[in-house]
Amino acid sequence: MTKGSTGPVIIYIQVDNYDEIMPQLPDSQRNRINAAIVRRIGEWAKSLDGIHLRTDRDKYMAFMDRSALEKAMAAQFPVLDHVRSIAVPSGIPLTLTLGVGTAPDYPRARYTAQAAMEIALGRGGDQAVVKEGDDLYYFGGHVQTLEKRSKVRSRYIAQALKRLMETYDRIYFLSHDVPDLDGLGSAVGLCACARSIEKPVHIVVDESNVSIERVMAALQQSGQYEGVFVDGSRARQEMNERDLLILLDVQRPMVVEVPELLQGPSPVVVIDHHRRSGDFVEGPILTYLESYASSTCELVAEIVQYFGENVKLSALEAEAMLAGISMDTKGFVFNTGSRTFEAAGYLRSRGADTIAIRQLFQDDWQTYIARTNVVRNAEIQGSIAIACCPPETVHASLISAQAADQLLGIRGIEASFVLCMREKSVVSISARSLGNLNVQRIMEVLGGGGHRTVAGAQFRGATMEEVLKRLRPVVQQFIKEEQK
Ligand SMILES: [Mn+2]
Repeated sequence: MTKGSTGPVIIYIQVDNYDEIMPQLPDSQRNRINAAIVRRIGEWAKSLDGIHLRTDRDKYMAFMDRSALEKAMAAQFPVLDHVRSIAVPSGIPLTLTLGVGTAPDYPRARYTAQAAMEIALGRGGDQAVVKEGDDLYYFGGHVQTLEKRSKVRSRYIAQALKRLMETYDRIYFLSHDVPDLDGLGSAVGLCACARSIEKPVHIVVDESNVSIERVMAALQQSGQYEGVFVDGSRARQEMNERDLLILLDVQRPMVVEVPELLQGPSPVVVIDHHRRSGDFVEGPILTYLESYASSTCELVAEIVQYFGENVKLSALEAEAMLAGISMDTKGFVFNTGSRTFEAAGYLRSRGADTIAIRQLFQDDWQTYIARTNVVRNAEIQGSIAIACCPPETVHASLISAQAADQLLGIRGIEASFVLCMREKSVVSISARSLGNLNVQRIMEVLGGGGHRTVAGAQFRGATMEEVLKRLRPVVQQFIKEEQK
């Protein structure tokens, strides 16, 4: 920075997470927080003989002299910390992003400030970027390992989660009924986070199943997970209001593996990638819901990177997480965005072995034959395949899900529906689509839910025949609508 040069300084200021924090608050709180933001930005500008304006709900501008900017830079933009320290009920700190431009005249200063703002946001926000000509200077950004593609939201969630985890005595992780590798992998990632702040953890698994038992066994053998796995009844007895319950890969109380824990005294955090549904866990103290994400493991992979420098993810943990992503995306095919690959790249760099993951998905002979039978007996009408898992099938829900995936591999098939008997008198449907037919909406009509390409529904006290009779007309109706 050329010392002593003169000219105007224009600063764009934005409250990064305004829309995440404010709508959930009562008016009185919102007013208090808004007043605090205005006051702190105002005081800072005034201390530099500058002025400030509020230009939008969450946006401000400030103007000052070139000499004042040098003072601001020497002080490392204390306004970042002043706003961050405003008390917010959820505990998620408000963060600011500042784009600072300086040039010999106003038009160029403004243009430079805009460019600085874009760079600051591209780096993840929560920082000030000063631009003068081609020179750039960075301030703030409290997580030092900041990457260009870091994301504001996962970063402040990581910080809020860390603060919460530090506050409570023990952390319990719980996923959905018949937990899968996404639920387990994300729990394992957060176990590594908890380890970095020396918090004891428990993963609640009431009943193991074929999809997770191999990873569970490997974790237990590693020595790092001794006594970590507990069943539902033990968790119920042990948990108290000093413990934190983190729900992973699930948000609907109905499908939580041990729903009683939600009635317990421990506060709840929800981290999930399913679209928000009507029935949602009551009063979570922190919610991280990102339906764009491929998997909960993808979200946790980002959290792990922002949680702090002391997080040491073991190769096995990275593998469990990559397996979770791989499962939910069916091998990086569905719901796979650029951030999915970023997360996968990170996990690979932590030592996740892709061959070992492939082996995790290897079937035993019986499973393979059972699945092949379901596929062979599917009825195919036009672009739709509907199949039933024979009632006596072992691991029926897993096999029907896999069969539904496999049916999509057949040329001409756009969507597949596989029914199975999950337990006595509970029929469930696994629905899959390549994307043209929205199976989420079809399943919603039948009382289920999910994503556009992966969805499901359950029917209590029904037979497979009855469910088939309900399913067929709904599918037909949606196909007609598609064709319109
Ligand atoms: Mn998932």
